Amino acid sequence: MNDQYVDRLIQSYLDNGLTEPEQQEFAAIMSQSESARIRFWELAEIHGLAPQAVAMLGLNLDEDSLAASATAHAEPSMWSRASSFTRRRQSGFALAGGVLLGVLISAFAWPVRGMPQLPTPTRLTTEGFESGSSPAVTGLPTIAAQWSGDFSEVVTAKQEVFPAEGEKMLQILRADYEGKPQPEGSYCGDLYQIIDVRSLRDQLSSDGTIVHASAMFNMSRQPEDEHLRYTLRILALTSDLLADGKQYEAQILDEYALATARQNLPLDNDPRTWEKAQTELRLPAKTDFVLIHVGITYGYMATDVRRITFPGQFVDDIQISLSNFPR
Ligand SMILES: [Ca+2]
Repeated sequence: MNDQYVDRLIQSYLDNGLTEPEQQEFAAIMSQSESARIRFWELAEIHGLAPQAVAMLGLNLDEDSLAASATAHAEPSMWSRASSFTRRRQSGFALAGGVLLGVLISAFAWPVRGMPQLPTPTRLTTEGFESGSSPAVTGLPTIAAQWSGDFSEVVTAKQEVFPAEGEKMLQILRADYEGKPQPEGSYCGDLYQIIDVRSLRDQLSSDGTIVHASAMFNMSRQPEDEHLRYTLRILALTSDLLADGKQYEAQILDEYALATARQNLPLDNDPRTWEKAQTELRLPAKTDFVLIHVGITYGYMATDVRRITFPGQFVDDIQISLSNFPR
């Protein structure tokens, strides 16, 4: 039983995705291993579930006090996102039953540590494309705080798609960028931004800094046999990697990144609805830069329709923030 395996079980539990045998194994591991229980609470915190668990167990932290501490923070929107996330996952906790939760809570050092800390969110970037300035179209960025990627264009409502927020949104136009070597066969339209986190070095060394990213995706109505997906990815990079022209390549970044997290899901074929991508990553202490990757791709199957152009795929309301969990 390795750490990754335990992490995967806990994640599946929090996603309410454990099979019956896995549930039994999860319960056994949690009753036997102190380190697994501590890890459970770490991951529950990342998922915004720890306060709910405490509330369910009647540990004197009711909804009102949660709401009060939430409004004390500068960014209520962050909390409302976390809280809707929590509600969706509520059934996961119900699954544990009183006994297992009792094991989990009694094993955890609440009295030492105090009540779970609500994250202190710091907004890094909000992008709704309202300023009208289009991202650079030169592929992976080399400068921080600037959107760059494949060909795209800021547009107003079109093809029955209305911006998720404000009057404007970004249309991903192509799967290649200006001067891309060998663009043939490209079918992923990408947009990136580098965020310099070196000033957070002290916080990172405590291993308690989480980057949260969310973005809205939509597309105009497409033929039923065309399957498109959206991607939201966070990568933790070192400055050495950025300086190395060979390793700083979109295709191989996952291999060299310190850590990555991503969400990749199908776009629905309804221009009236926006799909919200959300993902988060705990930053390793050596992280110098965070790379945010927002993308639209055709399907992965060789039989899927793939083109280098995108007829009506849109991105809006990208939000990047940081939370710190004091240790
Ligand atoms: Ca907008």
